[in-house]
Amino acid sequence: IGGFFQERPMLKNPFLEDALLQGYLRRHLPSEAVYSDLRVFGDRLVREVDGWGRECEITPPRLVTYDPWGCRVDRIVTSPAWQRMKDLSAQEGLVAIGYERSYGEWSRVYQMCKLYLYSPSSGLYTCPLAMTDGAAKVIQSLGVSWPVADAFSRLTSRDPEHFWTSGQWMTERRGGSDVGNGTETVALPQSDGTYRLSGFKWFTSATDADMTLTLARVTDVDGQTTSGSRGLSMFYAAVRDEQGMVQGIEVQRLKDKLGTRQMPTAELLLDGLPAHRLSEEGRGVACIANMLTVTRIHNSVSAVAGMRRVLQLARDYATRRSTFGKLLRDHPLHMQTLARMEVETRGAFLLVMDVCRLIGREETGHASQLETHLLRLLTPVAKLYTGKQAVAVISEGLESFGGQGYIEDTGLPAMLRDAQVLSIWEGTTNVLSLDVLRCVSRSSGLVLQAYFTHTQSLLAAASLPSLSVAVRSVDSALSGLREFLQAAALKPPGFMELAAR
Ligand code: MFK
Ligand code: FAD
Repeated sequence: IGGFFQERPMLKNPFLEDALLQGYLRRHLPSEAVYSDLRVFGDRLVREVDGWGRECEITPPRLVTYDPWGCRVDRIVTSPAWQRMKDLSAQEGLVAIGYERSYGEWSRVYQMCKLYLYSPSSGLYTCPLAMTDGAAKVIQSLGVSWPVADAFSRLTSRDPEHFWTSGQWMTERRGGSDVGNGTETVALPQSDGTYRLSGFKWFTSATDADMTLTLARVTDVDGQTTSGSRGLSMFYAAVRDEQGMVQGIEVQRLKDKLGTRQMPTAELLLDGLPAHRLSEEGRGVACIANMLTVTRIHNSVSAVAGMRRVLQLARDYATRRSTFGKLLRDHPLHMQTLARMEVETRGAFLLVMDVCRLIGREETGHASQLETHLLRLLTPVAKLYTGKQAVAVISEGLESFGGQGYIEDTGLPAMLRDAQVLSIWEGTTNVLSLDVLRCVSRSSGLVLQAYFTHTQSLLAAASLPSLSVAVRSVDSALSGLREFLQAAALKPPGFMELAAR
C-alpha cells in the first residue's frame, strides 16, 4: 500500500492561535489574570477536553425507560465525558464568571471569550450552559428570592457538587416559533400556591438538567384558560426529586437528530409536574425573553467559535498537505479561500463581542439608553446572521480538507452537522428578522436611530464618509417598515401560486 500517510491537522492552543482574540482583549480588557486563565484553559482544551468532546459524539445519550423489574424509571444515560463536562463547566466558572462580575462591565466579554474557546471542544455542553446562564439571568432580573434563591446559587456555582444546569422548555407540537398560540400545557393551581403542569413539550434539550423554566396556561376555577400569548405564564420546576427520579414527567423518547447527537433532546409528557409560577400571570413570554437574549448571544458565540476552529485546523492542514508539488499554503487560490473565511470570521467575532460588551454594560448599570436599544437590536441580528454564516464557513472549511473533510472519524463532519442547528433553535432566521422589526416598530424608531448614531460614531472614529443621509432617512425607513408590515399581513407573496403553475 505504499509508505505515505498524510499528517493530520493538529489542534493547537486556541487562545494562543487566535491573534484577533488576543488583540481584542489587549485593547479592552488588558488583564494579566484573564490572559493567563485563557492561556491555561486553551492548553487544557488541547490536552484533555477536546478528546472528551469527541467521546460525547461517539457515545450519544440513551433513554432507559424501565428498570429490569418493569418499573418505569425514564433515566437518560449520558457518557462519562458528558458528566466530566459538567464538572469542568463549574470549575472553570463558565457561567459563574458572568455573575461574579470580578471584571465589572467586562465580565461578560471574559465569560464569552472563554466559552468561545470551549465551544468547539465541548461536545455541545455549551447548550445546557447557555440555558443555565439564561435561567440565572431571568431569576436575577426577577429578584433572587424564594423559591429560586437556592437554584440561582447552584446555576452560578463553581463547585461541581453544587452546580446545576437548567432546561428551557418552550416548544410544543403546534408551535416552536408561535409559542403564544401553540402552547397547550396547562397549570393547575394548588392550595399551597404551587401548580401542577400537564402538557407535552416537543423539544427539550439537555434533558438531564436539574431544573427548567417553562411556559403554561393557568386554569381558572372552571378549568378554562386564556388563549394567545397573554394567557402564558412562566414557571420554575425541579426536574428530579431527592432520589434522582423524574417527577411528574414521562420521557416519551429521545429525538433522532441530524447533529447535536452528543446531547439528549427529548419529548416530554408533563403529567402533574410540580412547579412554581415566577412571572405575573400572562407575562410568561415577556419574562422568558430575558432568557432568549442570553441564549441567543451564546448561540452567536458558538457560531463564530465553530468558524474559528475550522479555520485554525484548515490553516494548519495547509502547512502539511501537498498537491501539485507544493504545500497548500503555497497555492494562492487556496489561500484566497482561507482569507475569505478569515474575513467572515473576524467580522462575526467583532459583531458578537460588541453584543457581549453591550450586555455587560447593561447588567452593570453602565449602558446608556442608546446602548440598551443597540443590545435589543443587535442580539437577534447577530444570532440570525452568524447562524447562517457558520454553516457557509464551516462547509467551506470542510472542503479545504478535500475528501478527508467528509470522513466521519476526522471529527470534521460533526462540525457541519452541529452548525446547521444554529439557525433553527432559539428562533429561526425569519422569526428573528420579525423580532428585529418588532423592536424597531415598538420603540418608534429609537432602536434604528441608535443604530445609525452608533454607526456614525464608528465611521467618524475611522475617518470614513458620513452616514448623515441614512440618519435623516430614519423616518422614511420607518414608514417603509409600516407599509411592509401591513402588506405582509394582508397578502402573502404569491410563491405558492407561482410554484403550482
Ligand atoms: C450553543 C448555544 C446553544 C443555545 C441553546 C440552545 C438550546 C435551546 C433551544 C431552543 O430552541 S429553546 C426555544 C427557543 N424558542 C424561541 O426562540 C421562540 C421563537 N419565537 C419567538 O421568538 C417569537 O417571536 C415569540 C415567541 C417571542 C413571539 O411571541 P408573542 O407572544 O407572539 O410575541 P409578542 O406578543 O410580540 O411579545 C410578547 C412580549 O414579549 C412583548 O412584551 P410586552 O408585552 O411588554 O410588549 C415583547 O416585547 C416581548 N418580547 C418578545 N420577544 C422579545 C421580547 N422582549 C425582549 N426580547 C425579545 N426577543
Ligand atoms: P415552525 O415555527 O413550524 O417553523 C417552520 C418554518 O416557518 C421556519 O422556516 C420558520 O422560519 C417559518 N416561520 C414560522 N413563523 C413564521 C413567520 N411568522 N413568518 C415567516 N416565517 C415563519 N425548543 C425548546 O423549547 N427547548 C429546547 O431545548 C429545544 N431544543 C431543540 C434542539 C434541537 C436539536 C432542535 C432542532 C430544536 C430544539 N428546540 C427546542 C425547538 C426549536 O426552538 C424550534 O424548533 C424552533 O424555534 C422552530 O420552531 P418550529 O419547529 O415549531 O418551526
